[in-house]
Amino acid sequence: MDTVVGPPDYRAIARASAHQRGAAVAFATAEPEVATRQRMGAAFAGGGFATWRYDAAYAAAASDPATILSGARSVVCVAVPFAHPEPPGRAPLCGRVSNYAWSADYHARMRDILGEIARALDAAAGSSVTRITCDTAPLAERAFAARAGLGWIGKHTNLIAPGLGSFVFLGEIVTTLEIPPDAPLKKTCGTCTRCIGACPTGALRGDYTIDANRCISDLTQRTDAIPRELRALIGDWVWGCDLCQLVCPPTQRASPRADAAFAPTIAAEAFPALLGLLRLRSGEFKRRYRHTAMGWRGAAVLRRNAAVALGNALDRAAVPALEAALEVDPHPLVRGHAAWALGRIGSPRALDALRCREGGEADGVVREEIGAALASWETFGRPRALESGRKPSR
Ligand code: B12
Ligand code: SF4
Ligand code: SF4
Repeated sequence: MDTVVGPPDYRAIARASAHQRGAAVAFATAEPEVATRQRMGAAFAGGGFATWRYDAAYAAAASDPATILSGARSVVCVAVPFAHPEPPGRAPLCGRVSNYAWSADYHARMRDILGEIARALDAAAGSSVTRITCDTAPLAERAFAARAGLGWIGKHTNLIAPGLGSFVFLGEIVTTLEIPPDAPLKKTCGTCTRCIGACPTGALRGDYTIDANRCISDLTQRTDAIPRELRALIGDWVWGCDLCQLVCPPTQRASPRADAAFAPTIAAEAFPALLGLLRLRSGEFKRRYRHTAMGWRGAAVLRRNAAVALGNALDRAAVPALEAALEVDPHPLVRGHAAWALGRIGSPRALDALRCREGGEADGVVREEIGAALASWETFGRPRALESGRKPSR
C-alpha cells in the first residue's frame, strides 16, 4: 500500500530557519488589511507624514501583500532584535545616534535572514513561492506583524514583541503558500503613558498615532530645513531617537539577545564627536557612514544635524567651528543651521560672527536664518537659552 505524503510543514520549516538565526517568527494570512488601509489613509490625509510621499494609493498598496507577490496567501513575519548596550567612553561635545544605526545598515542583514527562510520554503515547495521585503516595498510591516501575533503595537507606534521588546527590526516573506496563521495578541498599553511623557517634541498623540513631522527620527532624516521651533527640542540626537522606547516597560523588562551583526565596534558610532561631524566631507562620510543607516541621506544632512546638536550643547567651545561652517560650508542648509546654533549659544563672539556674515552671505534663506538668529537677541535683549534658565557653559 502506498503511503500518502502530506504537504510539508511550512510553519516548522520557517520557524526552524528563523530560530537558527536568532529571529522570532509568526504567520498571518495575506488578506488585505482593511483597517490599516483606513488608518493609514487618515494619517496621511491629516498631514502627519508630510516629509514622506505617502498617499491613499500607498495606503492601499501597503495594506495588500498581493502588491508584492501576486497570488499571495500568507505573510511570514520576522522580528530580529538589534539593541546593544551603550558603549562606554562618551566624551564631551558628542552627539547621540539611535541604536538602530550603530552598525552596518540593517537591510543587508535582514535580507540575509529573510533570504535563508525564503529559500527553505522554496526548497520545501519545490518552486519559487516567496518574495522577501524589509522597508523595500510598500507594506504595513507593523500591521501584518500585529495580525500575526508577533507582537502588539504600543502608543509609541512600534511593535512590541513579547520577551524581545520593541528594539526589533521587522521583515516579511510574502508567499503563495497557504500557511496556518497565528492569532493576534490581545494586549494594549492600558493606562501607561510613559512614552508620551518622554517624547521631547510631543510627537506621540496618545491614541497610538504619531505626528511624524515632529518625530526626531524624521527631523534628523529630512533633507530640507528642520523647522526652527523644533530644533531646540532635538537635544543631542544627530540620527534617530530612542527615547520613547527606552522608557517603555515591556522593552525595559525584555532580555533579547541582539543579533551580533548590529553591535557597535567603537564608541564613536553611538556618540560621534560633534565638531568632527560638522566638518564631515564626502571622503570621510563614505568611509565612516556609507555602510550604516546614518549614510542614507548624505554628508550635508549629518553636518546640519551636528550644527543643531552643537547649538543645543550651549558650549562656547563650539563657536569657532560653527563660525567656520557659517562662512565656508558649501551647503546653504548647513550654513543656515550653523547660524541658528550661533544664535542659540549667543556669546559675544557668536553674535559677532553672525553680524559679520549678514552682509556677505549670498543665499537668501541663509541670510534669513542669520537675521532670525540675531533677532532672537535683539528683540528680547537676552537669548532664549538664558530666558529658559539654561546658560552657555563658557
Ligand atoms: C516611515 C517610517 C518611519 C517614519 C514614521 C514612523 C511611523 N510611526 O509611522 C519615521 C521616520 C518617524 C520613523 C521612525 C522610526 N522608525 Co520607522 N519606518 C517607517 C516605515 C518605512 C513606514 C511606516 C509607515 O508606513 N508609517 C505610516 C503609519 C501610518 O503606518 P504604520 O506605522 O504601519 O502604523 C499603522 C498600522 O500599524 C496600523 N495598525 C494596524 N494594526 C493596528 C492595531 C492597533 C491596536 C493599532 C493602534 C494600530 C494598528 O495603525 C497604525 C497607524 O496608522 C517602516 C517600514 C514599513 N514599511 O512599515 C519603518 C519602521 C516602522 N521603522 C522602524 C524603526 C526601527 C523606527 C525607529 C525606532 C528608528 C529610530 N530609532 O529612530 C523610529 C521610531 C519612531 C516611532 N515612535 O515610530 C521599524 C519598526 C520596528 C518596530 N519594532 O515596530 C520599521 C518597521 C522598519 C523595519 N523594517 O524594521 N519611521
Ligand atoms: S522617536 Fe523620539 S521624537 Fe520620535 S516619537 Fe519617539 S521619543 Fe518622540
Ligand atoms: S511606554 Fe507604555 S504607553 Fe508607551 S508603548 Fe510602552 S507600554 Fe505603551
